[in-house]
Amino acid sequence: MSEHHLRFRRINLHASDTDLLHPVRRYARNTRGRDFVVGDIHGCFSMLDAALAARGFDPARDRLFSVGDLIDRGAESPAVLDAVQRHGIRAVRGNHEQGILDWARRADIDPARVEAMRANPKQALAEWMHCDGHTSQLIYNGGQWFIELYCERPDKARDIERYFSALPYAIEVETEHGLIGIVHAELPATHWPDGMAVLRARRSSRVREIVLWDRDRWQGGRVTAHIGGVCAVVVGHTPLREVRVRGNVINIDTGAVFRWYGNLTVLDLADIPAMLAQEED
Ligand SMILES: [Mn+2]
Repeated sequence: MSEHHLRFRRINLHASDTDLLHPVRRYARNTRGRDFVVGDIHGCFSMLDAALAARGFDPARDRLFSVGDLIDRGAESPAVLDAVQRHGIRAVRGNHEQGILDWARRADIDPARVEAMRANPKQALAEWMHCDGHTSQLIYNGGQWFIELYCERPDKARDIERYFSALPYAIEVETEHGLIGIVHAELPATHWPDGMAVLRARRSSRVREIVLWDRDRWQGGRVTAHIGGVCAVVVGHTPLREVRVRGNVINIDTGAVFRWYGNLTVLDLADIPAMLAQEED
């Protein structure tokens, strides 16, 4: 196991601290193996295991990046840290990881509620949702698993929270074709280095909200703007039937958790130049 695999165990942030030391993380070129990036997993870690096995993924040489939204909705969310460690996932923060951090920081988590959850989870959860908007919001977004874990295994929930609180908003990967950027939803800048400077400089700004939530490029707006200063930007967040390219932005969220709809995309970064050459209008 490389140092990265164990890094989340050494993180020593307060569980509610989302003010990151490193909002942007950069990785040097991988001279030993391949680099992959996976779309929104949403707790479907068995699908990830199968997709990586099909690629002959070797965590000793290959690297796996993620566009975020590792969790929620899918059945295997509580095993998120196991999957991160098993495959050495290097993820950016998605709106679902942020949603769990926001719940843990803002929700009305009374010890009496936790006790009630242990005694009669169904009834306690219904009452909790009724009185607390943050809790109903999290459940609506598929995060009930975390509330249950928080009540049953608070130590495990806190480890997950700590891991999420250390996730960067953006990852930069050096490749033989140039720099590849990864954010969850969208870059609020037309020049990658400008976007990174803003992410580093500002705390809870509108910029971070766009990075985690914006869908304009893929819905309605049909934004085709090219982002300068970077070979390509890989995003997820807006599920599509197939991988799509607009400008030099590639959306790899093919809706893994919606099995009737799509599947899990694992993209080899070496295939990106050929994809950009076939860019849509
Ligand atoms: Mn998302």
